[in-house]
Amino acid sequence: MSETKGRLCPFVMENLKNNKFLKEDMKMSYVDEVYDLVVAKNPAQPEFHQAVKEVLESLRVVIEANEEKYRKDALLERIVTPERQILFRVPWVDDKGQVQVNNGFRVQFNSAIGPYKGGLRLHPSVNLGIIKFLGFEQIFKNSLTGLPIGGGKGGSDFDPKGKSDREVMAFCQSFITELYKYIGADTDVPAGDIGTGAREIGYMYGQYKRLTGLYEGVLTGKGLSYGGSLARTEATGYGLLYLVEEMLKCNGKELAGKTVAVSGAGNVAIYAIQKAQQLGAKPVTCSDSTGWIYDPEGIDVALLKEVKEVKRARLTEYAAARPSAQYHDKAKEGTNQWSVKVDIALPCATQNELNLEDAKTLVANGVFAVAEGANMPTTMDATEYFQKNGVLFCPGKASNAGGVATSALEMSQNSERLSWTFEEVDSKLKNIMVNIFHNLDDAAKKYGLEGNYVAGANIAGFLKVAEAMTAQGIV
Ligand code: NDP
Ligand code: 2IT
Repeated sequence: MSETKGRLCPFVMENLKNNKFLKEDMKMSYVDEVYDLVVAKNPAQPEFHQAVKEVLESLRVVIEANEEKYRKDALLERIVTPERQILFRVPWVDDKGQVQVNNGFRVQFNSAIGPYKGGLRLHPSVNLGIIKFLGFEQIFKNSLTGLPIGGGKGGSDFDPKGKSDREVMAFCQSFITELYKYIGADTDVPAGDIGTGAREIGYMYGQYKRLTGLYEGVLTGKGLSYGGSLARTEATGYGLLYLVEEMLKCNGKELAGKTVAVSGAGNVAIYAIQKAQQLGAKPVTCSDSTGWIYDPEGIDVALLKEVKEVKRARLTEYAAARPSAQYHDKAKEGTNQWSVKVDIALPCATQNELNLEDAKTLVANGVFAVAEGANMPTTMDATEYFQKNGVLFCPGKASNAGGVATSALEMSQNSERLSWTFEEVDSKLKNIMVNIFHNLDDAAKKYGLEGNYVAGANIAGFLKVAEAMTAQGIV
């Protein structure tokens, strides 16, 4: 009865479950049972459901080979339930003297293999479901790095865009005044994510130190003058390209000479573009939330950095300063960067920014590799479309793991009170990314899913965490 393994409509499901004659004979698949439980227990959190579904679907082969043991230990129920969720009020005063109130979040998802580790997102779209999807992904990503870091994520619906430095500082100080009770160098180590860069981490670190008196590696992505690691700024984008290079090499292809579409114009996108150029490829697009750039001459990274990192301006300023660039307004034209004919696509902005229609366009235009710089930027149907059409597809929890891996290297440097050279950190990062690719490639092959890097990443990430959770008993 293969239907029991797929989805049944909720009405049929309820009837089947309540039928006392059927109950004994027909047990639902444990994977499906846990997914239904997640949906029922976490209403109105679609991104969290999506992240859980993708992971559980991949784990089906692993779980079903040992289903009774996993079920008895409630291993899946435990892994989809955060160890702790901290929700708090963040009041601060704006430049007009008006009090503003934001929601603060920190989800400490899983500490089986190390202290909670993961970024802080500051964006108006942030809610508990978004933080839970990110925290859940982070468990498997951090496991894939091979370093001792557990999964966590946090943030706020505060929007740093358009705020003065003083307002950003007021928010960050208030945020940490509550959060400092729950974090620490050996318990939970936050870092940057969308809207949280060097400026925000600096203000947060200062407030943590003032409140606790501790000069410790409680945050990563710190400035170089106070304990930051060389190459952390570049790490996510650089790591993405190291992994792509290895994935192409192992599939008989090469990066040099290829055209690349990148989305986003933030930390990940900028350094992905820079490394792609260093490796001989030609990135021709970037984007922000209002528009996108097509620059057939190749993106000018120095100009992009000036516009985004220094001026914190819109991409219209990039187009104004660069004759070869075309600016496209997303709302007015209804287009995006995935309409450009390229060989490789690297979504580096945000979740669900590449949908089935985009995937069809990219495939029709001859794209042969897609790797996620952002977290879950590709919808599930778009991912399946790429895979069915022979496109090499690497999921974010593997391809963007270079950021958190380098954060873990920053933690190591802080612990030994030393700092390593750029070359040292960069070469460790490259090794980590190459190892990640081979881990997920091997895991996919071992389970008869060769070339399915989504399954490979989820399985390889899961097995280490599951083993640690099992060894540590019911906690
Ligand atoms: P930044 O804030 O530096 O940049 C984000 C970029 O994406 C900006 O260009 C922003 O445009 C755009 N963007 C953000 N939200 C949206 C949206 N809702 N719609 C359209 N565009 C949007 O963030 P990062 O570069 O650090 O993060 C990008 C992605 O990479 C995220 O998914 C993050 O979780 C992931 N990531 C980040 C890591 C890191 O080390 N920083 C590590 C691993 C993953 P605008 O400025 O107009 O909002
Ligand atoms: O999504 C991510 O991996 C990050 N935002 C980086 C987290 C970190 O702790 O460096």
